[in-house]
Amino acid sequence: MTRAAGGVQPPVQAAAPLEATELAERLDQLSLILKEGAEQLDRRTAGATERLLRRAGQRLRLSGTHTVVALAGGTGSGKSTLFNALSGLDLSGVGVRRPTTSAPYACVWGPDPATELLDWLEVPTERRILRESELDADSEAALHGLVLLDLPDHDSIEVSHRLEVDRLVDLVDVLVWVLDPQKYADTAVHEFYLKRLKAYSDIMLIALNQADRLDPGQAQSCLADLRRMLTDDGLGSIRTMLTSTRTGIGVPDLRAVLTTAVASRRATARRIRADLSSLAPRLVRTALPDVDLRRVQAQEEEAVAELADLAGVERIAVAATADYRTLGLRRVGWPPVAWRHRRERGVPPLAVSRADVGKVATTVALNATAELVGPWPSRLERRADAVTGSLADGLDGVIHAAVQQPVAKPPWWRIATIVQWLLLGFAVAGVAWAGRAFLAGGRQWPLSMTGLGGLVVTGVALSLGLALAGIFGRSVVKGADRWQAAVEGRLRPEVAIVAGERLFSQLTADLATYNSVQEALNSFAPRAEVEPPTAETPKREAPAADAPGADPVGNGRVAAALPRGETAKLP
Ligand SMILES: Nc1nc2c(ncn2[C@@H]2O[C@H](COP(=O)(O)OP(=O)(O)OP(=O)(O)O)[C@@H](O)[C@H]2O)c(=O)[nH]1
Ligand SMILES: [Mg+2]
Repeated sequence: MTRAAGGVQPPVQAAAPLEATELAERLDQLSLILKEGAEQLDRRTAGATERLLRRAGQRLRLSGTHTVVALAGGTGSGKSTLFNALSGLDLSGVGVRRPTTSAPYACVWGPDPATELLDWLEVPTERRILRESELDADSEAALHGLVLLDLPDHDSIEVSHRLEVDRLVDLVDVLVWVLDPQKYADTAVHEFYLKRLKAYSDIMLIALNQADRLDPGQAQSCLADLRRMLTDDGLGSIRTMLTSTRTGIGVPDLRAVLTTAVASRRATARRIRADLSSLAPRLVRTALPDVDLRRVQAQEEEAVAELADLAGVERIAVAATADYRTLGLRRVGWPPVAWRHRRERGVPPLAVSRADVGKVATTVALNATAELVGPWPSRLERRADAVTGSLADGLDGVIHAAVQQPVAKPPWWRIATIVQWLLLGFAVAGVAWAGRAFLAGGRQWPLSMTGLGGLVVTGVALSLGLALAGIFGRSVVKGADRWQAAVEGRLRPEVAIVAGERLFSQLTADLATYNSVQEALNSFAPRAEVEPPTAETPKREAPAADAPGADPVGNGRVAAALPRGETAKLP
């Protein structure tokens, strides 16, 4: 069978690691969508995403060295006969009474029995054959790693057969649809399978079997008719081939295709990529517009002011000021009267109201999500709710620390105290001096000069002390005003830090998650994977089927545009 050059495939050696990385990235994106954005998806898409991830994870873990190929098709199309022809064994029941195959058969090429993989595929143990043990290994070496499955018929009168086919169609790496000239146009295969598997043309191929029942002309028109139907199914690029187990036509070609698929070891990844492509439109449809993360920060100033009010920052600062003033006046005032300035010890620390803090947090969340739809506004609201306790605790901590903060006494208070006590000492000494002179002078009035000197000292000391008390007092009052500003200036940033750590960063992180989910969803939008050839770029020859770069089933390289012909008449 000839194949015309079609789509250009990059060489496998260069592309494989990239493909693997890309696949891993895509699966990571899918995990992120499922973990963080599942609520944004509709139930069916979320379910499909979850199944895909589970399946892909299991398949990739199980075996990277095996390629699972299934022969699927309607009853009597020749799946089991083809299975036997390819394996060279007489394993799978072939019969005249339909349906014949009721559970899958598996033939594994190579020394590794792929037990876990077949367990996962739920192939009954008694229906597994290890090809290596049966025949000479060398002649089959090229197929080492192939796991060929013969499926029951999908159009069975037995419901269990169809369910089994559906289950395995979801799991295998490559699907070979075995059709026959009598039933190739059946609705069952086109409507229920092929049309729904549009995204899988890369990992499927069609064998129009029993070609020996048509003459060559009829076979070509039959194939052309089938290709038209496939194009209508959305599978215009799928590979098709004529086969006959009776004459052997096409069987070596099919074998060569399987050899390529096995050699490239890319079929598993391609199947998963096809799964992703099939899910992609549904994912992309659910993507929402990005949001600006500054939406949260934009509310910071207002919210911090409200939280500072709730924490009573101003009240604390006013109380701290009163404390400063009293303490200062006691220190720098005229000692005999300064004690009258009583200290009212601060304010009793009050816990902030959880409900009020919650309201502020919720308002920030709602404003940040004003234009968001889906689950996100309520999700951020829930987050605001969840962090309210910790936010309120943080504010309580700020209040506690603030009310316990001692007044920072300026050093000059100490000097002023010494000066005031010295002056008081002088005043007392002056009186004592005058008294002594009075007694020494025989209690004569007027006082002697010495006595008068004592009274003058007392007078000067008193006036100076009182004058300084006034000057120092004014200074203390000014200092108290500065102290109020300092306390407020210190507390507001502390409130801002608490709010930043316990509320804003959380909400910003949620919005960042929102953006990553949208980015992940949008990353499933279709994009050009291969640069179109330009006039300067010579078209590369498509690799041969057995070349390392060939894709698993050689699609995009089918003999295209067969002449339109009538449906072949069957003998
Ligand atoms: N003429 C002709 N007959 C074929 C060919 N392949 C299979 N047959 C016959 O078609 C009949 C059905 O073949 P099976 O291989 O059992 O078909 P199947 O697809 O496995 O059928 P189920 O197991 O029922 O799904 C048998 O009698 C085969 O001998 C072929 O290429 N040409
Ligand atoms: Mg069968």
